[in-house]
Amino acid sequence: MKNNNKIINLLKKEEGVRRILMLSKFFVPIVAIICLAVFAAGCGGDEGGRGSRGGQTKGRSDITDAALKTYIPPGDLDEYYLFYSGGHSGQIYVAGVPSMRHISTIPVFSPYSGTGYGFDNESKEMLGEYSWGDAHHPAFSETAGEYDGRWLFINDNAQGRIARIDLSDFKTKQILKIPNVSANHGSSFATENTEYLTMATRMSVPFPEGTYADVTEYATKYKGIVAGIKVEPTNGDMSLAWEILMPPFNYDLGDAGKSISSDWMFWTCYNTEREFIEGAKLEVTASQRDKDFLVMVNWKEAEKAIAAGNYTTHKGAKVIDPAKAPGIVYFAGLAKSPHGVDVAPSGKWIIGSGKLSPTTTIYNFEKILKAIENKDYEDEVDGIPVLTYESVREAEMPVGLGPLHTQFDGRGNAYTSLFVESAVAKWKLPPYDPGDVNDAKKMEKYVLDKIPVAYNIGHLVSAEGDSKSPDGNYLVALNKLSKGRHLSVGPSIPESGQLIGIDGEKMKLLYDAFTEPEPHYAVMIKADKLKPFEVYKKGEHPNKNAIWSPEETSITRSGKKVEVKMIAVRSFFAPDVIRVNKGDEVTVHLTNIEQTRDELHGFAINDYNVNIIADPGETKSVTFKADKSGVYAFYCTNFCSALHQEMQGYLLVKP
Ligand code: RUQ
Ligand code: CUA
Repeated sequence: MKNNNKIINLLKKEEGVRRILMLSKFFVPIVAIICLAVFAAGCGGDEGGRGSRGGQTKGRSDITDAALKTYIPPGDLDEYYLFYSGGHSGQIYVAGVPSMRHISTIPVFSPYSGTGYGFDNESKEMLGEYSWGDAHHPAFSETAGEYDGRWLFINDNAQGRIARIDLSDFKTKQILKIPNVSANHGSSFATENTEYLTMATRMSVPFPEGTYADVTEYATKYKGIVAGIKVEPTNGDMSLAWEILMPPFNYDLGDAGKSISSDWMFWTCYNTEREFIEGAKLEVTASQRDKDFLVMVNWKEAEKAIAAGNYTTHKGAKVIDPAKAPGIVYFAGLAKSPHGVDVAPSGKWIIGSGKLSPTTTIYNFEKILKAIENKDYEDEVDGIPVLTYESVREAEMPVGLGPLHTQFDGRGNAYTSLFVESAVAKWKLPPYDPGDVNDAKKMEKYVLDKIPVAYNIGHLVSAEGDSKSPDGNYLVALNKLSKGRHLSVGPSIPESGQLIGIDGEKMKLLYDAFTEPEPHYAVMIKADKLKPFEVYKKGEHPNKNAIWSPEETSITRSGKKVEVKMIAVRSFFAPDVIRVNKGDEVTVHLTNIEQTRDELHGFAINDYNVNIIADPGETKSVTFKADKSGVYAFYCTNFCSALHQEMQGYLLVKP
């Protein structure tokens, strides 16, 4: 009786707590914001506190504003998806904006045991002989110059590869390796209707791939390649369309044209000195010329050359020699050691950033077309015309030190990352007063604002910033160094991603987030453009070995090969015992027969390095050699139910 009363009292208390919790669901966020505002107001002038840690020192109203703009109450959703590249981690990270919360990791070029990627036969085959890649520049598929939410592409800067992620299930579906492209950096930018993706050689090597020539023969035997990757419009399948043989420069970043420039692709290049002198430091030898080049390729003309048979085949690639196929490739001078090239939303302004010049160069695409028509050339390199700089350049913008990349807001402004200065410069796109363009001092007035970032910004991304209609509200600075604006985690510290509000006249820092290594670029898309599905519906998964009931399970042997068709469902495997002989080659086809979202099942065999995971309705296959005799337990790695621990079985390997 006494005990009963105790329980009743406890329950009453719990009900009270529950009510408070329910109310707090609505009040806590508001109260938190008010408290934050009050707290912020109370700590004014505390230069030794927040300020000295490198935080916002501008005033409390900024902090309150930032809190209001980035606070997403529990259960609420963000406005944008941010996909940022994981660099040499080989992955893509997915976050929400404006909260900057990390939501998911998409493995692309590296195995990821968290999702079993790189362990099942299909993803293993996609990764091929490599267990890593350097994922740099994600690009959305586009229709009429707008993000269509179908696919995300990303390049591998280490191997000549490019990958496609399907945005209906957020999974890597294809990795394409192409020959002759050494270090594919200027990639994976998509043309206006995703006709093509770009690829380019960052580090020239002897041509064709696999040829041996000493570095002393760099200037003549080494070559660069720029390439067009065709995308099949129905299913996104990528294939190599053409390659163009280029002088041995380092082709750096790229972009595809829009509207007026939609038939064109652009790249920057450095080391137009075409030298690699052993021991002489490339940073020195590649910085001698006052200008390097902007590269312009007309892909429609490249298509025509291929159709006319004006190419030779090397390592299976159709290679165009621009000296024999005029009208495809042009150069124009660009400020020393350039990095980013970015096409403005109108397609008319092409922005090139020279790292060693405190300016960005703005080219006028109408003038480029005119110069081509008039054969207005100032030089020629390996048969490629160099357009007269003064004829094609609109202006040089004195943005500041170390300009790398440029993004747009759709209101006529551009935002350039300044690596050396650790800042973002906001500046006005043309038109300019004609009296100003040849006077650097006068051009300064078009640089409208600057915001410091922490620290050494590489790339930056604005909401829908590569489309024809950027949203102009958010920008993320992807900084190379965070220098301890977070709890210390030892000598290797994370990079930082800073959310900046760009909807007003002045840019405002809103949030610091920290990321795994190492973002080189990101893309941001409106959340409602993506409609990922929730389960693979019965019968729809492409793996042909799906089964859907315990009756269909089987273990069949043919010679030394054993094939297992297995199901996983809360909370058992069928079959749950697999008997094989030492030396057998075993293939397990695992179907997760759940049709409920988020009901994943893993299949891991202890000591056999087997770890696959099947989403609801998905079938995964894994093949391994039973080369160790004994008894090995297998189990489900994904916590799936109260009886998840019981979801296990045995692999018996007879000696
Ligand atoms: S790149 S920031 Cu591929 Cu600019 Cu690294
Ligand atoms: Cu299935 Cu845990």
